[in-house]
Amino acid sequence: MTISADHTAQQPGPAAAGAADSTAGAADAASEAVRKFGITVEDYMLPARHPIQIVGPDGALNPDTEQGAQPGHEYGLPGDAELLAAYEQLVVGRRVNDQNSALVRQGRMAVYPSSHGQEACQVAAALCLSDGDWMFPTYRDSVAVMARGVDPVQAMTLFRGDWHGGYDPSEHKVGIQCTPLTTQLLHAVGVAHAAKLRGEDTVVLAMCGDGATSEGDFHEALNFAAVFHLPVIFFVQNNQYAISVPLAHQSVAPSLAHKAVGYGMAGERVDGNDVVALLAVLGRAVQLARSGSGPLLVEAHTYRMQAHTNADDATRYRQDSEVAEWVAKDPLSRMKAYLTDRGLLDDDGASRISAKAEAVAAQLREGLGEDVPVDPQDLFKYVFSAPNPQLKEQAALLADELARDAAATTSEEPTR
Ligand SMILES: Cc1ncc(C[n+]2csc(CCOP(=O)(O)OP(=O)(O)O)c2C)c(N)n1
Ligand SMILES: [Mg+2]
Repeated sequence: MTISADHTAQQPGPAAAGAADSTAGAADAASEAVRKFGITVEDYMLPARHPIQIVGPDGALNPDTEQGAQPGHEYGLPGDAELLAAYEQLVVGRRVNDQNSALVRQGRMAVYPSSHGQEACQVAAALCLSDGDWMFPTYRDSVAVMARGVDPVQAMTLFRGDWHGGYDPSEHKVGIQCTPLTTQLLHAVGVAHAAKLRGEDTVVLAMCGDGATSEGDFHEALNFAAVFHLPVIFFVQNNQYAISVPLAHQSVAPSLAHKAVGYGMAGERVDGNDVVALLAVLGRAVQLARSGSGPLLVEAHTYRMQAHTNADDATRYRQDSEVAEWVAKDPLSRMKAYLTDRGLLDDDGASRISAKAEAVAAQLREGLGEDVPVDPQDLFKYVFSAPNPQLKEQAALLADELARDAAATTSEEPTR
């Protein structure tokens, strides 16, 4: 949540005083909203000393998690139904990731940035929101998009090389998956600002990666959201790499969550492979934001277990032993162990969930097995409402090249 800042003394004149009053008023409202949760701003402003973890890699409930030790960072266990729904989505998400990677190898899709290993972040991002809230995903967040209800085949439209994003953002309140890094954070902040001006109680979850926190758009989005006390949760999936650039070369901040403090908002960090902790932390962040706390930043510590995309060879910049360390912290196996141990999941339940995941994989194979007719001129049609001279020239060049190709192909055909 935004923290009250005493800059008012340096702002003379009635207009500045008015602005200062409204800023101070919003900050008071934010503190009040936070107090309702039994948290003081001082306790909550800095991230927890360690990422919040509720279920450990072996599936055992942590007896003494951060919540006991640090005031302001106490989190309750989500309900059983929520945990089972999350596990189902984890299994579906893993199957979707692996099916899509296979479809790329078969030439059915151009590219797929897999979130294999990051499924807990994906699922929690979707499940923590209400129907009226908005999510703004990156190219890596397909599983979150599907978990929010977008049709799996439609969600893959962009990655098969079509010119559009495939789904209607307003139907499920999910922005189009952004490939230009961090632009989606600005879209998210804009939507939150509009919702606030309209008096709606919408919360916006804006997703980005560790590398994206170095972008200028990250700064602009966080600062705007903090100054205008907007109900935005900036959810950073720190998967340790920005393609080949490791985190240590990206930032020397104590953690990415600490970046929040510089904007006057609270930051929190959470084990990104523990879906229970993610649901608890993001769930409370959503409640806080909806109650008027202003924006928050949540950093999830996770790992991209596979290459950046099919166009990347991760063995060139990291060791197998590092990958193995993270495989041991897999989000699916720990949740399966935890739910089984608590008697919430048995063999029948596990088979039913795998059958559901297989059905989604079959849907993807069938949907992406069909060729979509593509008109190369679509490249130019939707850039501006009226094409400029450069676009017209490029469109004509492409049309000419395609016509020459077609003529050459016809003349090469053998005569019988
Ligand atoms: C504005 C911009 N600059 C550079 C790129 C090239 N690029 C694509 S992905 C990527 C790394 C992003 O890393 P991170 O934010 O950690 O996300 P991850 O891929 O790890 O999920 C870069 C530099 C881009 N897409 N957009
Ligand atoms: Mg990354």
